[in-house]
This record gives sequence, C-alpha cells and structure tokens, in this order.
Amino acid sequence: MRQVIIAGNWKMYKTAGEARRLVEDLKPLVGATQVEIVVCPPFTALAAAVNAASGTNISVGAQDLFWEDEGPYTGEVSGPMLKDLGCRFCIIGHSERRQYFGETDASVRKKVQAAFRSDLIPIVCVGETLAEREDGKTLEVCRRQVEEGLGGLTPEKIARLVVAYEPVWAIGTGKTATPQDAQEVIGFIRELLGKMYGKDPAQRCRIQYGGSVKPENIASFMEQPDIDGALVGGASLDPISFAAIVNTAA
Ligand code: G2H
Repeated sequence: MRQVIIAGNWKMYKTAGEARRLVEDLKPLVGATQVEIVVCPPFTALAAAVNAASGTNISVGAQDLFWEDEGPYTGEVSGPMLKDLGCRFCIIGHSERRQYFGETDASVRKKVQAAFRSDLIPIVCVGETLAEREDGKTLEVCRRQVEEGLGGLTPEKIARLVVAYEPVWAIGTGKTATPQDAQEVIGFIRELLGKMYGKDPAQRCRIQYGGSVKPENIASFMEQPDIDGALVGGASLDPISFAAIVNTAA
C-alpha cells in the first residue's frame, strides 16, 4: 500500500515570518493524520518552516535545486545545502520552471540525480500544455518527460520518488482535469515506469495529481486507483483549506 502524500507548493509566496505562522496554524489541524504532509516554501523561508515543523508529521521540501553540489553558480542552491537545512523533499521540473526558467528534461534528469545524491526525495513534475492536449499529444509528452527526466535511475530510487502529473492548462486556472482524465495519464505513467524499471518499483512509486486542487475536489481524485495524493498550489497557502485537503485525502 502506498502512503498518501499531499504536498503544498507555496511558489513565490510567504516571508519567513509568514511561513512560520502558516506551519504553526497547520499543526493542530493535521496532527492525527496518516497522510504524509509536505510544505514547500521559497528558499528564504525554508529554515523557518523546518523550525516550526520540527517534531511534527510535517516535512519540508524545496521548490528547486541546482544539479552541482557546489561551485561558481551565482544564485543557485544545492542539494547538500537543502539537506543541511532539514529539507526532506525537493520539487523538480515544475511547469513554471520549464516555462519561465528554461528547465528541460535534460536538466530535470540531472537535478533528480542531484537530489538523490543528497538524500532528498524528488517530486518530479510532468504534464502537457493545452496545445499539446488539443493536438492529442498528452501521452506522448508525458512519455518523453518520464523517459528523459527519470532515465538512468535504479528501481530502488523509482520506488522512493514522487511524480506529480500536472496538466499545465489546469495550473492556477481553476480548471481541473477530470479525475478520469488524470487517472488515465497517471495509470499510463505507472505502466511506463513498470516497463522501464519493473512492476514492483512502479507499484511503489507515488504519483500525485496537481492543478487547482481544492478541498471540494480532492476526494474525486483520491477515488482513482493510481492517484496517491496531490501537489497543491493556491489552496496550500491557507492552513484551513490545506488541512481540509489533507484530512479529506486520508
Ligand atoms: C500547480 C499547482 C501546484 P495550483 O502548479 O503545483 O498549483 O494548485 O494553484 O493550480
């Protein structure tokens, strides 16, 4: 049985002080759950979130990392630095990074390997744009992103990592894929991982849905057999709605 995982991607919101308060407010609302809970604040608020979450069932993740461990890379942050701060997870290849910051399947692949080197669990985002969906290329795009971004790993690593299927047209737009559409793609990704690495690791790998997830729609996604949780953007910025998502997903 795969443990449900709900992660909050805070994107470029929340100062360190606001992050501490958000985690403090969240703690009593999610204390008893079996769900694995992750919050992913901006780099500048990671330490505050780690501190506030210490001793609880809330883990902290970063939203990106660089693929080298150190070096002359102005502005970048490495896996060892995130691990040292107390991070357990790292989002990699979010569509906003692909769209605005030149992230490619090749850079995703290097970053996934870097995350594992530092014992961080990658949450690797894949998903098609609206034009790609309308062209009937959804599965082809996801296949390429998985084969190239998640190539060269071991079955043990596939079993540990998290994939987030986020159709780009559903992100922050209020539109969601239907649960059946999301299941179709997520089932396809699991099957593909099975072909690449074997059935057992593919069955153990957790695959989330992401894109305008809210307390009102999380249950319909969780009913799907291959959906193991959600990567939540906007609704993770409010402790009450994020806790409602976590508690409904349990
Ligand atoms: C997709 C998601 C979180 P939102 O980016 O990764 O954001 O829930 O706001 O659509």
